[in-house]
Amino acid sequence: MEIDESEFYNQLLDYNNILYLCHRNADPDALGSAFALKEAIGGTVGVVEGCDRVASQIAKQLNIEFITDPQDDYDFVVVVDTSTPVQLNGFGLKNYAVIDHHATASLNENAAFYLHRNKSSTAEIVLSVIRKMGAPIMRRTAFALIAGIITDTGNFRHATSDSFRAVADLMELSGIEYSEVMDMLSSIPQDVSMRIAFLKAAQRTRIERIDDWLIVTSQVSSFGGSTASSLVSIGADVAIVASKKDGVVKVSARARREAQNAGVNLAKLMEETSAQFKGTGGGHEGAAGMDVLGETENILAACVDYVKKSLAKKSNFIPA
Ligand SMILES: [Mn+2]
Repeated sequence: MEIDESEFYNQLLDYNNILYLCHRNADPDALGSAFALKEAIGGTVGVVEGCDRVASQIAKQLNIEFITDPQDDYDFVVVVDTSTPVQLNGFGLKNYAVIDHHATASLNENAAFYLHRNKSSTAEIVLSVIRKMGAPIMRRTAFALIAGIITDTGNFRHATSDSFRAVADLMELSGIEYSEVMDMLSSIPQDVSMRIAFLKAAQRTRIERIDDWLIVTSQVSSFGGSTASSLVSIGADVAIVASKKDGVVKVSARARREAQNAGVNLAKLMEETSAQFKGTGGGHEGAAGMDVLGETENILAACVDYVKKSLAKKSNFIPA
């Protein structure tokens, strides 16, 4: 049965011992939403397998208590930010509700009731529930929900006006400063092996300048896609990164919006170049990849040539 925000908490008030269950590898949206509901209504936060890196850090900083892989001995389970049963690793759901924002929602079918909204985060839905209850919003709750909104919207890249409104409301209601949340999120270190890959890639770059365009290539042993993004973030217009594993060369590329507007289409580049090197590839205009066979140097050179030609088509630059 689909219900609205006020009905959602009214139903929950009938239960004593509620488990707010997050999907496996719980992210800040799942954990923050579960924590906020627990603070407002009472119960226990549970996660399947564990939290992701950012959520673990938030739990530590905010002192959020949760149970990993809980038993099914609760009166009622609220499944939070989860759309499919697979994400619960076979947790035996009997009497349960769902609060979620994902498009696919196969868990809703057998739920006692569910609250579904097409928002960019579950945190935004939870905020509406708490506001309908008229419950106060404490600093830790606001902190956790804002962190959930920031991460689920990709640092507001996919934010809607609702996401901004929710953050503004949370700040006003709790007295929290946005900079406090940002300070905490930016203090979370990235995985050390990923940082090493970024640094090594930066060290090994080859830079080609055409007019004011910078085409950058490099090689790493893993994290190719993230590494290409990191090279774009430090100045490349187009970054192409190769990793060789078991004879296969994996190539990941990223391009800035301006380069795309100037004619660079990485999906096409990967499709056509992968055919040339007996592999497969594709993706999006600004982010794409391929798995191919051959000499890494030749493959990267072919990619760079392709980018040069694409840029030349739209400008008067003539490739050498
Ligand atoms: Mn989410």
